[in-house]
Amino acid sequence: MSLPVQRFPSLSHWGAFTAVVQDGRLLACEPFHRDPAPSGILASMPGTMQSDLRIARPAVREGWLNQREASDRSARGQERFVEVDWDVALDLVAGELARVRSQHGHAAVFGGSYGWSSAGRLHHARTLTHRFLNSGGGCVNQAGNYSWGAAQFLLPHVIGTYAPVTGRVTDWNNVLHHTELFIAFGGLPLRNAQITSGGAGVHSTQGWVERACRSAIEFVVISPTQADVPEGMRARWIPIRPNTDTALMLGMAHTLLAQGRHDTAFLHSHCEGFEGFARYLRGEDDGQAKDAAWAAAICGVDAPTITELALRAASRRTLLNCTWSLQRAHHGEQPYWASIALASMLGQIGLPGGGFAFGHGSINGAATPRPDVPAPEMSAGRNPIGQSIPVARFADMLLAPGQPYDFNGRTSTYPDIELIYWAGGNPFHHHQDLNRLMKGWQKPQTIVVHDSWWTPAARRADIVLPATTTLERNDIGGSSRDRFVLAMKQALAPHAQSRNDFDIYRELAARAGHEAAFTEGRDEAAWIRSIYDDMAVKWRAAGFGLPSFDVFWAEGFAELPEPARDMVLFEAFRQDPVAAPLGTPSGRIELYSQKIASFGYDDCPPHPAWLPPAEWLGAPEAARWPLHLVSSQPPDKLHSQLDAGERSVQGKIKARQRVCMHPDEASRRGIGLHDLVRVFNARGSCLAGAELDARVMPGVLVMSTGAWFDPQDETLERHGNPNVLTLDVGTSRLAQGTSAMTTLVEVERWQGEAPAVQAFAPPTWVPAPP
Ligand SMILES: Nc1nc2c(c(=O)[nH]1)N[C@H]1C(S)=C(S)[C@@H](COP(=O)(O)OP(=O)(O)OC[C@H]3O[C@@H](n4cnc5c(=O)[nH]c(N)nc54)[C@H](O)[C@@H]3O)O[C@H]1N2
Ligand SMILES: Nc1nc2c(c(=O)[nH]1)N[C@H]1C(S)=C(S)[C@@H](COP(=O)(O)OP(=O)(O)OC[C@H]3O[C@@H](n4cnc5c(=O)[nH]c(N)nc54)[C@H](O)[C@@H]3O)O[C@H]1N2
Ligand SMILES: [Mo]
Repeated sequence: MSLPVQRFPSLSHWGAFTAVVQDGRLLACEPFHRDPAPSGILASMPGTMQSDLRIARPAVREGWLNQREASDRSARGQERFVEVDWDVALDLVAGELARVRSQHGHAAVFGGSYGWSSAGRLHHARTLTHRFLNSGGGCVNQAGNYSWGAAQFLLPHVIGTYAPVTGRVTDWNNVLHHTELFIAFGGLPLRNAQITSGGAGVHSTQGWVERACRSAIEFVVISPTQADVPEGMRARWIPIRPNTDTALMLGMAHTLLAQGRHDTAFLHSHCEGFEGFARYLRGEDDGQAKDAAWAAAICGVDAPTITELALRAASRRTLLNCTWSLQRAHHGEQPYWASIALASMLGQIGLPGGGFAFGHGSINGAATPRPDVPAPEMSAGRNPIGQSIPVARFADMLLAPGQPYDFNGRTSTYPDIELIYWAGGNPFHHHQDLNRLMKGWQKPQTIVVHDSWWTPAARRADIVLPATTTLERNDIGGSSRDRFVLAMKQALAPHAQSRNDFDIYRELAARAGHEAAFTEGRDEAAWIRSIYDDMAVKWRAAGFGLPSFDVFWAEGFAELPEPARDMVLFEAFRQDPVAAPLGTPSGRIELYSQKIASFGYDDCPPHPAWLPPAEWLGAPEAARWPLHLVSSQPPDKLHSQLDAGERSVQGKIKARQRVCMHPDEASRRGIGLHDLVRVFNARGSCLAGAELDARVMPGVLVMSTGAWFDPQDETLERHGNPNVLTLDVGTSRLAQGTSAMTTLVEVERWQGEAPAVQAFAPPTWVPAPP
């Protein structure tokens, strides 16, 4: 006889849901009843929560167990694992951490642990990794993120804050009522609106975009693929060569300048250094006017279109929006700065529906009206050694210990890492040029990973600790881009021997004598209550009531009201730049930055500029590698999470990631629909399934990230992970962000038998003694 069905409220980055459980098994994840546009990704959860890919018990790489630091580190990912008891595993980790710290110091421990982990805030693995390592003396951390790292370090110099790139921009309600022309660089791909970091109660972006489609707003989508125009939107699509938006923006800016259509009053009252930028536009120093004809030759958009778009923007209320992808490219600082400069010349910054924005089309909840109060938060504590590297310089750090690097005006040296600790991220998903990373990955003596599944990162670790999933523990979640706070109730017993990251760290901290600093005397229940109560204090101070914790927990959620008025970015500054200055040195928008000039970086000059990226279709190398690879976000999962789930697997072609190309590019190479192809360049190659799509402009390949890294060897990845192809250089010495979108490749039909995908095969084991 079956037990009755039970239902538990929960939350994921892809939305809030109710877990439906019977006899200890997850039957389904039903969307939260308040969510108008739930994500189909939920369907992948039941199959993956209970699967062969779950890590059942602590495991140690055979060579490491036998030889410790003397083991062959190039065998990571190939050697067998030995399963051990928890006590053995915890003693090994605690002992190794203590040894590395005493022999090499805290700066030999890399605790960056970048990654999205779970939506719950208490059991957020990366936060807990930092909290654990910080309370034990510190570690080398990571600064910035892969999402908008170039913007994070550029924008404070230009507008005094990076808040706009987090989604604090002129909101959709205001756009609907005031914007006449919405220019969307990178489009508004609704696929990306399935996700909110921290998890959303409601998927709000889709509804706003649908309302915008029915409004009189004129949309112009500038992107290498027309797929970035949401279904049902009557947008004008302007195809553009990837990584050349800066040239297009400069061509528009020059048009305004040449025709006297720039707002001189606004530039005078609210901006600093326009004259320096204007000199560059006119070409006074380099002899090259950045006019529409010049821009056209670079970006592939014809000059009359550029001129017309500039004049159109100047004659109506215009919002310029860039997706985050534009800055995830070599010199990715420049399109963001150029869009601010162009918006400054249009003179509508701080006016309803006008100015610039970032990320309207990048993540759910960006630009969604919401009172500006914090979401639930868990503290990682302070890093006593205060050391970090720019997040995307991870492989550089491993490959060049002791070498100097520049970052945002300072020169530092890379630390010498002996131990990597990773929980809640997948570097073999997120990092670029994975063959290069594989070399760096051999540097440290020891690598510890917690995960719930045998991910590519877990397989390449020395000690692997099985973590529970979010459904196997209690938690609280919510996002600063969403009006809901959600209770996350334990719905399932922990899988096999898996433990909560929190409990793993508590035990390790106890072994090292800092348990009290890690837990602050609280267990799971006490922490959830305290996270809620801390948040409630801040909400009440801002005038928003909240039910008591017990009422919240019983109800399953709490809700912020809609804000009383629209958010208009820089409204107060617009009204009075003296009384409400920006946080820049001048207090105004810096179109020429003395501060950046003082850094003396040739790859980030003191004003927005066109700097050819290391790889692009206008480069001489395009003769050899004629296709620009755009590796965008996957429609059917979150990064590498749930890649083995039913949604993701259904989306594959012959078990590989699909690669979209224009039919002409395919036929030129004898590639047919759903053929297996090899995408390659000098850094590596991967197999993929060909999708023919006339919306993709010729010269471009579009491939989602997320296929679990599955190398046959350095020369061939079997599953379609685009990061074997991508370029691993910083955006510039200023921000050192990722340049993932800057990649040239070639593609060919795969001939003959293809090697089978092995990404989802569990690792091999040393048989347990009888
Ligand atoms: N080429 C290319 N590369 C890119 C990008 C791109 O556009 N192009 N985008 C970049 C961006 S923006 C990002 S944000 C990164 C994302 O990179 P990541 O955030 O590293 O990717 P995820 O796959 O989300 O990794 C999360 C990991 O955490 C694990 N996990 C989940 N819950 C738990 C838990 O409770 N405990 C533990 N211990 N583990 C857990 C999951 O199983 C998974 O392995 O990728 C970047 N990489
Ligand atoms: N379903 C799903 N949604 C997600 C995620 C996920 O993994 N899955 N990840 C989330 C995360 S962590 C992040 S950071 C955001 C990322 O948000 P974005 O960075 O905005 O997302 P991308 O999909 O990388 O790029 C958006 C679009 O930009 C276009 N594009 C690429 N290069 C260029 C260019 O040079 N010029 C122009 N004009 N357009 C270009 C591409 O066609 C692409 O469709 O997405 C979030 N949303
Ligand atoms: Mo991201």
